[in-house]
Amino acid sequence: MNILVLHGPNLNLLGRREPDHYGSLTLDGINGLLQDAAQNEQVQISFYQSNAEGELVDAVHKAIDVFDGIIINPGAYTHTSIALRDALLAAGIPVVEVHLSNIYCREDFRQHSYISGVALGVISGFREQSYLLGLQALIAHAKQTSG
Ligand code: CA2
Repeated sequence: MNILVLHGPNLNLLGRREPDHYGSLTLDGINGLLQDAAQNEQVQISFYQSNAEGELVDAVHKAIDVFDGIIINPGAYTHTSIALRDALLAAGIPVVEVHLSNIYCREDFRQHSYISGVALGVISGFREQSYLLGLQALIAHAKQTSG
């Protein structure tokens, strides 16, 4: 199994500001946890972060026929990007949407996601554990659907 982790805008700043919302780990720290967890499960994992909507759309296109699952934290594009939603739908790859913070406990504008409707599910509010839970969810989904 080959999984792609996509991180959206500003997540490269993790560990520097807003620890109350996003925890204190850096993005490399989160990727390291995911790498270890994937290795334990004998799963291949790759990582990509961009601040640009079009680059994230391109990354989804390039994932077609390469990856079996996508874990995505779309950052603020969660609440704005029909383009990213359309790309994920077109790619047809199982997607889990993750958020570090609980978007449903925050401002009204964060409580709508364009991505959720094309995802298998959403994990929100568990800081870096959201990503690890997302990995477990994708692996469980792959096992269920492969036989
Ligand atoms: O909770 C999440 O994971 C979010 O996707 C994070 C986004 C936010 O726009 C979403 O509503 C929820 C923001 C990521 C910004 O990350 C920062 C990290 C450090 C310092 C400042 C921002």
